[in-house]
Amino acid sequence: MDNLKKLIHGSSGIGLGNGVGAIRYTNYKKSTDKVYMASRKKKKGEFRIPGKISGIDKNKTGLKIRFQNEIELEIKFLDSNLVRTTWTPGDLPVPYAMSDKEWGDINVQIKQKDDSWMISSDTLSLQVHPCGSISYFENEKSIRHDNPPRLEGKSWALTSDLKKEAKIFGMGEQANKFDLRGSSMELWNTDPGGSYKLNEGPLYMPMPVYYCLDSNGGHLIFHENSYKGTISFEEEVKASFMGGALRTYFIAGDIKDVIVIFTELTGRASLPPHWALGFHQSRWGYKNEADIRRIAKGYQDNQLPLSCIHMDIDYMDAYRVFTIDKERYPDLKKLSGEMEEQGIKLVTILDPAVKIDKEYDVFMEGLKNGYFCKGSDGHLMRGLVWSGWSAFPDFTNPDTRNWWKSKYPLLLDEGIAGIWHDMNEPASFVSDGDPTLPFSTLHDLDGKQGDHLEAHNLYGLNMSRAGHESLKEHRPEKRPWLLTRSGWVGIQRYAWHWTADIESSWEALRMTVSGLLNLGISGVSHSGSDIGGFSGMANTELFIRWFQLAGFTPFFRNHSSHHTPDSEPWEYGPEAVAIIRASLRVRERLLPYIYTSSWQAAEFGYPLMRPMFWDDQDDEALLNIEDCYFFGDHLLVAPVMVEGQTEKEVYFPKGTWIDFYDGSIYTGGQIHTIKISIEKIPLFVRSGAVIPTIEDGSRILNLYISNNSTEKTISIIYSDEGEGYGASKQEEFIVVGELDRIIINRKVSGKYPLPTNSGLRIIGVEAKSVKIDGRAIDVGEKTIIKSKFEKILIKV
Ligand code: MIG
Repeated sequence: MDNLKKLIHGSSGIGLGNGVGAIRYTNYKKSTDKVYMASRKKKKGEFRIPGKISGIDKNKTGLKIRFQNEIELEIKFLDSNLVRTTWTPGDLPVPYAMSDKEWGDINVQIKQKDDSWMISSDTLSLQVHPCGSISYFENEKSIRHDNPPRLEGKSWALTSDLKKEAKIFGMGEQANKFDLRGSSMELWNTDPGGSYKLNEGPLYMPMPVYYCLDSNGGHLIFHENSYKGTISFEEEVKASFMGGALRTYFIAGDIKDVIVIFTELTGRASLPPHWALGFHQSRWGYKNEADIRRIAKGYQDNQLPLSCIHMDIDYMDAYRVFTIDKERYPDLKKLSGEMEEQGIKLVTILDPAVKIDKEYDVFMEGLKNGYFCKGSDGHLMRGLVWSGWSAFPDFTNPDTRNWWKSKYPLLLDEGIAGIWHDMNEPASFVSDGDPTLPFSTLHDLDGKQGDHLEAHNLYGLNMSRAGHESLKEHRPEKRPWLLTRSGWVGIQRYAWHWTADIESSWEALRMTVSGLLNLGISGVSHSGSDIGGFSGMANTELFIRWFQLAGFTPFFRNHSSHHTPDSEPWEYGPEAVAIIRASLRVRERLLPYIYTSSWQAAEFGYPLMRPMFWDDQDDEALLNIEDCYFFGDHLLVAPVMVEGQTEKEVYFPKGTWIDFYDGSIYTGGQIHTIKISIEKIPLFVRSGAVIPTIEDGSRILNLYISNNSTEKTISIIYSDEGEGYGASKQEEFIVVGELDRIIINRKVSGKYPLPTNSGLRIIGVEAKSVKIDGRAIDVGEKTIIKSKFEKILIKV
């Protein structure tokens, strides 16, 4: 009942009519699910383990091992450090998570050793024991052990050893601390309904992907199985899935190397348009054109840079997707043009569900062509959302995807720059229980056919795939930009992600850092959270701290729920506005650096937010840190996430670190106590880094270096037009410190023209003299130099 109250009046606020519908829908779903689950139920005590090995088929990249109890294990090496194991029976997955990379043939050695079989590449070995357990070795060192799996009815269950000290990261989106050891997680994309807090789950986008780090090193596991399931990390790892084959990918190594291989497998984000890295203002809901103009003006009047405004569900006509409310938005095209002139893009929300309405062409087309999800007896499956009773496109059907793709031009033609996918778990209003479609709902699964237990977690991924492909197809000269609430492994190929309806609390702010770091380790390079939290009203201090942190997350957006007071920066008073302005300007200044980090995500799969152990996982002190992180290669962010905090203890990785704002020096490998002010987020730069900024329209190369830096540091700057697919340029700066001098070598590739001049700023040392390509120059606070050079020599 509490749930129902919240649903009708509270943070979800769906109103009385929908509330009554939700009760009806819930009863329907519950009874349908009960019947369906009973039909799949295993007999009591019915389970199978592999039994003894009964036969072997070798091939070039691996082998198949048959076991007595009609169970088969296939082992296939895709690369020397990427191996796939598949236990059957069970349907093989449709490869939605996978990139289109074709893996070549790699030679493996297969040997019999006593009763077991060893399958090895140059770096990895798998030993399959006669009972079906598997030991994994990296260069002879044992790093993992799986027990023989169990098949219970249609569900596979696997347990694996976990060392005492092992830490676990990843698992897609979680409302958790950073290290997931000790947690049990459900694999079922879920709308928590208007507000969630720490330890609530599952959320919109859990994933069966984790990185395990222990005293023998690290490895990544990806279970390519989309079925409803659970994974827990207590004494041991327990993973189970309600159907399908048990297919698992294994990659060994340090996080940085593992992420490269994992994102080769599951794909990488495409390079975003430059504007997407700017600041976004959103709200549920701006009511009409005047409201949008008011926001743009507010930003201008307060001298706050703004890149984009998001339009929530209120722009639609009665919440019908691919329509525009002509009374509220009589001329959206004109509005978007006006905004464009001010450098502001417009993004519209898009829900998947289509209102059941005979007068509505989108619904009638979908119905006529069989594009919607159906129940097991072929009836149209209904759910309840903002538009009322609605049908759900089956995005696992290629025809549905093509049809859906053909609709985006309706928004693009109005000048909409990017699309925001919501409610695509998919979500339906319920009075209690699981807020989605019944388990028995049928899906095409690209011709394979299957039920909702299998297809549910793939819904947001395939909707986003359609959206991404549509933007590419219908606006080929521009880069697609989409935001999605739900998805699955590989979602980074199609869309960015945000953590949606998070509560407005300090605890939620802290959870944001852990959550976004774990998303990054799961392959999702670009994500963010609603500034100030979604469901409540942050006090001024929390709002400021959240704002400052969000400036160092990939997706930088202010958004809040419809029942909260207005939450644009000026609502918090002039002092807050001044601080927020400064934080927006730091973001703006750093855009060339952040853009380069986005390019690295596209190129190598590196997330923008990286855990403190990213460069050094041998330093145990770094493994547990969840209140600091790296943003890109060289920025160490130490956000303030405790109310009223005046000092923060920061453990710096080995090396030397320089305060971003005042150039003071911190020696790494130890804890420093940092003084905190409300004005800024503590920020440090790796000594030896070249950080590009843009200031008053000019490009500045900021060399952060201290006297005692002797290590070689490499910095990359990637530049291009910021949109489209034209020329680009990559500059590589190699900085080496010697006793009394610093040498910077610059290598360049690509054709994109840089500005003739750049500024050079040296922070952290007093330069006695500076020579560029052999010619002495005077250095001041910010010296103008030719952008084209090969070598800088600094005497200190
Ligand atoms: O049922 O579109 O997470 O960002 O403002 C709520 C209205 C639907 C949930 C999203 C939120 C958005 C809201 N949506």
